[in-house]
Amino acid sequence: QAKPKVVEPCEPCDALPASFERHLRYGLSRGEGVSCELFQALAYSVKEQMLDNWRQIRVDDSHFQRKQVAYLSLEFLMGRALGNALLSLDLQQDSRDALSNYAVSLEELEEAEHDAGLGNGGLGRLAACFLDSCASMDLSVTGYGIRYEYGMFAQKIVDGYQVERPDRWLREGNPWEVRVPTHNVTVPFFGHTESYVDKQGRRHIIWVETQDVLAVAYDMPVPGYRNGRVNTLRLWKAEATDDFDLAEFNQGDYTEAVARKNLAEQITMVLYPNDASENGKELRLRQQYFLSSASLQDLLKRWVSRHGHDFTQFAAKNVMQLNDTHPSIAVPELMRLLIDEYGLEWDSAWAITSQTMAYTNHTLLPEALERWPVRMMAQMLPRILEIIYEINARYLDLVAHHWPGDASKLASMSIIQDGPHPHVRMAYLAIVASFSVNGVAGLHTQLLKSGLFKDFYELWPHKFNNRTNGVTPRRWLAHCNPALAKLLTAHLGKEWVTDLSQLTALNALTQDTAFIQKWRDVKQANKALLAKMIAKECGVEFDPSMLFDVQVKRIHEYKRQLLNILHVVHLYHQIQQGHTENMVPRCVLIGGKAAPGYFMAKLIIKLASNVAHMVNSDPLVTPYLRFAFLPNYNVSAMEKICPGTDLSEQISTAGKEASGTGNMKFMMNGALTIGTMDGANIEMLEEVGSENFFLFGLNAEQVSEVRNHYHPRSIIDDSPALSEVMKLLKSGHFNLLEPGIFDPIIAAIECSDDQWMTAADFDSYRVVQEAVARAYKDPQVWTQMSIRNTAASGRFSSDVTIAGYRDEIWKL
Ligand code: DL6
Repeated sequence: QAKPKVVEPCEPCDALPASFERHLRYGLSRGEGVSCELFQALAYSVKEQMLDNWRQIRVDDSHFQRKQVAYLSLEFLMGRALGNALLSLDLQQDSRDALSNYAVSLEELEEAEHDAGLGNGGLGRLAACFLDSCASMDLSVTGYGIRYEYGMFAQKIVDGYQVERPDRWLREGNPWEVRVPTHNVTVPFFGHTESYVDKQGRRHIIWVETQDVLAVAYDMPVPGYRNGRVNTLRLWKAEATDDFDLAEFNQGDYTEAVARKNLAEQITMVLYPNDASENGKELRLRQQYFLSSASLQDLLKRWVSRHGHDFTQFAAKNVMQLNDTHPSIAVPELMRLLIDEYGLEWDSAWAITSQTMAYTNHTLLPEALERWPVRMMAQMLPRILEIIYEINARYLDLVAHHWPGDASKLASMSIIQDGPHPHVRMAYLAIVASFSVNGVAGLHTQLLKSGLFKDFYELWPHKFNNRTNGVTPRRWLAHCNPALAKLLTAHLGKEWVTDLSQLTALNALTQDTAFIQKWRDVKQANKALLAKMIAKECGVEFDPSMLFDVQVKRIHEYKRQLLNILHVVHLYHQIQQGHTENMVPRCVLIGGKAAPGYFMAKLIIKLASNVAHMVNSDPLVTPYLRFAFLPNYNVSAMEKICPGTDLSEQISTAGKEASGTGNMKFMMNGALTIGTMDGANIEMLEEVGSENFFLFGLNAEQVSEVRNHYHPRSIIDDSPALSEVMKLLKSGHFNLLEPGIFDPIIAAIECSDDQWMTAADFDSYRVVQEAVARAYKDPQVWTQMSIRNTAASGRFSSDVTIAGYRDEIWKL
């Protein structure tokens, strides 16, 4: 068989500037304002530069029958595409040339693009980083997701409270996408099943009287870094099928017909804004099945068009990576399609399914493991539920064999959780069907094996493996930090962009005073840019000579923004008491969104806002401390935040954060980390050495041990600093006009049931923050530590992670 040819970038008909002019004149670019129109014209012309290669790649992948990966994810948090595409395609200079006749800079145009916020946080952004790495590593990987009409909500802060606003990211159209109606498929819902016996005596089941929804494919290009490859992110939009209205129209019921159309389109209307699972919401299950079914039908159609109904090689040529349990309904759906649509026997279908499915777990919080009510599934997906029951029955035989006579194992490991309201445990379904189950950092995988999935690990140890997360150095260093990128390239050459391990060469420069000065200059310039953004978005002046201390991520109790706020209150109190002798002036930034129904997370935002107000309005305090809560934290905000940060806060309760990826972005950009022994922090610490990392707090083992006899009140009594902080909170100092509003927070800290153990780690955190301040006082020492952090960040490139998936799971 011929070797796949190395894809050579091929020249499009028009170079970028000419194409840009053409789009501007004839392309009917829309948008509010001139920059928006120019942005659209530029985006269309950049997309045009990719089209030939995009088409060719699909032809080649199919022609040479390369093994394919379908990355199934309910979330792809892509952010903006323009800057990244220009970097990957090496079109930055051409774009500047194209814009030379217009009074607008490339940077301004980049700002005109709406973030594609099709994800909540870490899980969705990881999927986006993976797509970039796969394309840059020339892997045949297609992302399958949902084209939500409304992405992650926009967050406003009104009177200190989070207010959610719809994110109409598509209102001016999306110049990157291509609607591909030739790939439309229909997805069945509701109805019921019937069985019949054919002439050969074989029993068949058919799913009838379904309400079908049309899945329309929208493709987004994913360019590899300067290698000519363009992969695809295929996003499905739900539409009413053409015949939805015929019957109703014939009966003259116009309004009913239109109402049903809306019902179909509701499926892809909005992203669920919850980073843990949204249990029990019917629409969410519909989204999951819609994505899974449409994607699998698409894959099978492609297979059948080449191989007919011969599936013998299917498993050798296909892998489906399930990004958490959200798309795990793909397991019974693949069985259904193979058996009901393509006529395979159960055993052959199961062999294919269990050799092609691979599952990534992203959470250690038991409450975030998805479960669906059997009753709901029976109604919405009757055929799928039957298949799940059958999978479960066969699998429980195996459990019975492994643990003979142990009825409790059958109950605890069953995919169907029994009881008055039985549920389907989606994680168990995913584990049973997958040939690979992976965690996303060393500790996380270890805890899955010893805790959450212990019995499964005993049954199938070979399935479990670890793939520590990573982030793409293209977006998270080369694109977001051009000044540092330039410095790196000047000293190391340009290969680091695709081989981040080359950054270790920086260690040889940590004694070079000229280099140290340059590094410092870059950081100071980035801090000035960040300060500008904070002034604009928060109205708070951040002084770049002060320490920039940043925590940005989803607001969740386990991530412990509260611990950070308590520390700010402590500093505030110290300043007010006049204890400022050794104080290092610092600017603290917190940003992130709370799930709309998460009361405590929203209250934490309110506390941050109120504390910030008191801090920033006291002229005695502001020379030493400033504090801002950034509204609407998103991908493009992070692109400005991580280059300008000195200190990155990764302070979750140990054993709760699966990995974290923000921690890696900060490290790559030369921030130092203050953190607990949690998630990937542990591996970061290993890489950079404890002398370049500010470690504090209980480790995961200690957390579970102390939990058994946790008495936060005595911890508070024994800590003068924490006592003062609690006293100040209780006095109502931060909520004079709203008495009592923070009582639930105070109660949570003092409660012996506090899972997040904020009080337990406070003193250790405070003491290590003092060490941070001492280190920051010596710019030379701090900068050397900063350089060492960037130097040690190579292992956290998503290229390294994807190499692991490629070799150990996907076997491409
Ligand atoms: O693996 C990506 C990311 C991790 O870095 C975070 O530590 C983890 O919290 C996040 N998990 C989720 C959980 N969603 N669900 N289920 O977002 O995944």
